[in-house]
Amino acid sequence: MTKQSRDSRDTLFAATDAEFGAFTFDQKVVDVFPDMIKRSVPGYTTIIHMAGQLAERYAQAGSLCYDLGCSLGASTLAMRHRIQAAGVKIIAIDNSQEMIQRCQQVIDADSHEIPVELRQESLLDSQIENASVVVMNFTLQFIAPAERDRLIARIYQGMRPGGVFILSEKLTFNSAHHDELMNELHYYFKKTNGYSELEIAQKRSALDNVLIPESLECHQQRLAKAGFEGTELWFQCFNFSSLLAFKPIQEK
Ligand code: GEK
Repeated sequence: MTKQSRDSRDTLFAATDAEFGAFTFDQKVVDVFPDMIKRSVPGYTTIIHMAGQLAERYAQAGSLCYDLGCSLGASTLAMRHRIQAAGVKIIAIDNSQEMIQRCQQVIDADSHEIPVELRQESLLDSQIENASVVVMNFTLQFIAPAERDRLIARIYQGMRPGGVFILSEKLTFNSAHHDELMNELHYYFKKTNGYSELEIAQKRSALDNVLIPESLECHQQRLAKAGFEGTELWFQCFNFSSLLAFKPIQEK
């Protein structure tokens, strides 16, 4: 990746006279992605940093660490720079060809010795095995709701006992009033970060029915149903959150 592309400012939804279709992770998004996600997701930088710390703590020797919906590999790099355990490999998966191509450039420009394998495939078809750390940052929300239970169950099945799953998601809230308040606070966050009212509105409508958030309770129930234990909400800022969940050392 060139410095210029990494630093490009997101003005994708700024045009006043354009028709925007449904949001997709295409080349235009790839070109502005680092700026877009940092100005749109409160706490993103903290969450990435913590993925590294958690991977350092939980990566087991000879295991695989996964970055599911890796985009440009931010969590992959955070893990790669912190993991101490021997014989670990990181698998980073995304179904967008444009994301994976740029991600490969990012990984190639990084000299750390932990091997990274990039896979361009849908998470619905991915094989997950021998995993001690699985990071899924703001990606489950793009998977069809009907597929989510099955995907989380497969992640659990592919994990080693004692492994950690880090799931970051945008949230909805059961009270309409609270939901509206959190949306307003997120709106204010984006305005403060330089997005105009028009940009915010046009991106929201492009994401309608593409990004489908769920409540914290819904995630907790799904994780418990799959077998995860010790689920904790370790980060929340307005309607953006990150959860930790563990595969028990001794399954019941
Ligand atoms: C980060 N985790 O920087 N299979 C694989 N990938 C998918 C699928 C799917 N079915 N659906 C969507 N994606 C990253 C940010 S972005 C979140 C993740 C955001 C991919 C999609 O191509 C995109 O790269 C990513 O999931 C979601 O921490 O942009 O809000």
